[in-house]
Amino acid sequence: MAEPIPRIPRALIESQVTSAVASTTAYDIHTHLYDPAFGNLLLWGIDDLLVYHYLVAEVFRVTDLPTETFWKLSKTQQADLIWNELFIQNSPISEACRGVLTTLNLLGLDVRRRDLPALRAWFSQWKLDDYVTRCMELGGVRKISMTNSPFDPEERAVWEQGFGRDDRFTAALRIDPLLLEWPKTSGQLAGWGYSVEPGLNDTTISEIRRFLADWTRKFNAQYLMVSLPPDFMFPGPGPEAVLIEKAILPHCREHGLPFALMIGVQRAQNPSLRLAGDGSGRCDLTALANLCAGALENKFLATVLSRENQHELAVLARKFGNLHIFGCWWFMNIPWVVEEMTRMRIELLGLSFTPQHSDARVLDQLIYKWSHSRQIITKVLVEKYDALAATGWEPTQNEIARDVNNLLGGAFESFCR
Ligand code: FIX
Ligand code: ZN
Repeated sequence: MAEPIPRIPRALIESQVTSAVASTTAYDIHTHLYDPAFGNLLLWGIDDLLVYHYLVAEVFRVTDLPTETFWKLSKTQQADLIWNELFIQNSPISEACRGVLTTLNLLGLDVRRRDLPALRAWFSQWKLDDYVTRCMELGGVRKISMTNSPFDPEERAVWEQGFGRDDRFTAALRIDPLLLEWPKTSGQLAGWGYSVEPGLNDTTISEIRRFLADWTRKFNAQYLMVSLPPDFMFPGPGPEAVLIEKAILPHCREHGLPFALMIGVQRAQNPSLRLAGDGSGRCDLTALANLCAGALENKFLATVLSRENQHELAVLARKFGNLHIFGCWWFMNIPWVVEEMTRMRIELLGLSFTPQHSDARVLDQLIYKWSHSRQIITKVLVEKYDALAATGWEPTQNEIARDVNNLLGGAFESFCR
């Protein structure tokens, strides 16, 4: 019998992985945050943390207040209600509630006091520019991808006026109304000077491409993106399939940009909850498989909203080098599911995916979303490097650092190049 191979102790792997994950800054590849030049569009502070739509959904499980009364309250009053119902009358143990507390705790605030006015007073001392830097430091984030829509009048006005870009913020061109509300959007494009008609004739397609090119340039967009319902089909009967084939894919090829599909959102399942009323549904990934197989020159980024689709999506990424999967999106972003998805993706794909994005809508959320994600990524990586070490293949500190850098944005950047 051969002597057993002496192996690197698990404690050493644990300390190396923990330090690599903690010290590697992330490229957060999908958020709803804005460059500070957008002013009030960039949400931050305790009240915005409390009225986050994840918490709005949760408060309506415990309050009898009619939704229409809630929407008439000021932001401060809504935050007071949520604080009272979800943090004082009940223990705040859901992931979204815990997130608020992790954020406050890492900011150095004493959450034991349960003192909302004192928290408000603390936040009111910050200047936004300094606070952006602080949240990025505490979240360990080096770059933030915004979600930019030429269809949002408030945002559009800022782009049209022009501003000096903060180079920590990159742009992604969001095209949901173009794909999901055509032909209504055709009227909007026509109003902006593009010769389009509701019917998708050749002139209309080429004018849509001119529109996409104009905004890709204005934003310096790094990718195009859309969120799609569970019943999305490609090829399919709706205008979105034709638009993707004839306008989006050729545009992305010409500009060398990936097209990001986030599939599985059931918009306005409960409309009275507004943004909090969106739900999730299982999708048919044949649509994505058809896209990847039919457009090998295109690059696709994808994430899906139903737990039931996750394994199939990871298998699909094994088949197509032009598909990069990312993030544990929205209802998937709870520790139990994040852990299972991260482990499964590593086992199927190695390091060629992006395990997490924050989807932050409020700046301060960078702190908890990345802190919670890092805990799980660390746990899974320790397990995987330890299993590797058991074969005699001892990972070096540099190899671990390289791998972590890939997981936290490096692999995404290589994919986009
Ligand atoms: O479509 C999206 O980008 C979703 O992430 C949002 O619509 C959603 O409201 C959200 O914030 C989820 O985290
Ligand atoms: Zn999002």
